[in-house]
Amino acid sequence: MKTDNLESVARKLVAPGKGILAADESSGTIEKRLKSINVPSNEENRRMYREILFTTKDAGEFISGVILFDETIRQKTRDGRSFVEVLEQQGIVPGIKVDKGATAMANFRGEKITEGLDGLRERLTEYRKLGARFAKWRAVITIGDGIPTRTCIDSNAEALARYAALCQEGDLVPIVEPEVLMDGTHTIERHFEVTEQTLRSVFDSLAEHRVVLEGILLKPNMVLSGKENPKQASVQEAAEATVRCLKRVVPAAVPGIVFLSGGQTDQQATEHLNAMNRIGDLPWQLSFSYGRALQAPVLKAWKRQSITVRGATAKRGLANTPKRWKPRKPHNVWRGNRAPMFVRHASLGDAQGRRNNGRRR
Ligand code: 5MM
Repeated sequence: MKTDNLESVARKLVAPGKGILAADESSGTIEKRLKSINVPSNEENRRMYREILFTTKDAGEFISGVILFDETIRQKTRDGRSFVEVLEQQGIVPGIKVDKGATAMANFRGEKITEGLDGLRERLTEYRKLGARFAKWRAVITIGDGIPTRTCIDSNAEALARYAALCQEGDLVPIVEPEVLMDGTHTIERHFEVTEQTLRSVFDSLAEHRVVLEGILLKPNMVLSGKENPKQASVQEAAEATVRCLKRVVPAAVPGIVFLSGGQTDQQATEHLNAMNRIGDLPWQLSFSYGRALQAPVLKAWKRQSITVRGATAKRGLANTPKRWKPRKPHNVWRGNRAPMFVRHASLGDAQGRRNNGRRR
């Protein structure tokens, strides 16, 4: 198989100073996010929200790629440009989530298996035609009483490898995302152990399925204390544990590791990534592929805006109902916001941040 194109797309996605925006929330998840700011989740609001993200001025200076959802890759901006076109104009590589979600695993209480392999080859062909150059599949591993089981870890690893092989066949870079959840009371040591076990299984399966490692990206969790554990590891401890775990298992042939944020705040996710890049001497690029940690400030900003608009509507004596309410024209909420500042200054390591900073303004 010729993999030059895959390798160059993978390297572009982890270009120094840049990372990936995960905007691939499925219908249920985006509904939750919009509900949190009292915005109804209808097609137009979802489209408008994504337009805000993708048309952010200069986003391409910090964002290398965006992961889209099936609905989103088919949508357009108000002025009629497809989202794929808009991203390309910003120098951003469009990608697509192709798994069909994690569902309860039969006979394994409390564990999940990700579905979506049926018909995947055909869907990949279509997404490639629509302009996607990379794809994403997320497996979910839960830590709890007696779990995860070896069966759950290996079944998810096998599905990830089959997905990755199909992507490379269809000329799309697979982002391989095995997420060991941070939810729970577990210690950081337990999170380390399960993450290591999971990654070993994933890389064994990738090898079995002859996946070319130079043409993939890994999207793992960071190694952290369970969210509900009162004893939380420090930023430095978490960064060291994560790097130590990855160094044990991830081959140097993998061009980049792009972390998920997994429920950390934007501040925490940024500090952890910064601390890891400060450790240095790493065989791969370390960057981000955050969903919540990049979008939280945008949602907050939109919420503030919607409150203003609702108030104004009420004053004019018009019905102040969600039905009548329309968010104001979207425009570059990130511009005066924190997200790109974080990305520029901190998340990729101070040295890199300074270089980018010098280059830009
Ligand atoms: C953006 O969220 C993605 C889609 O999740 P659902 O399938 O549950 O709607 C998710 O896969 C995301 O790409 C990663 O988990 C990273 O997101 P976070 O918020 O953990 O950084």
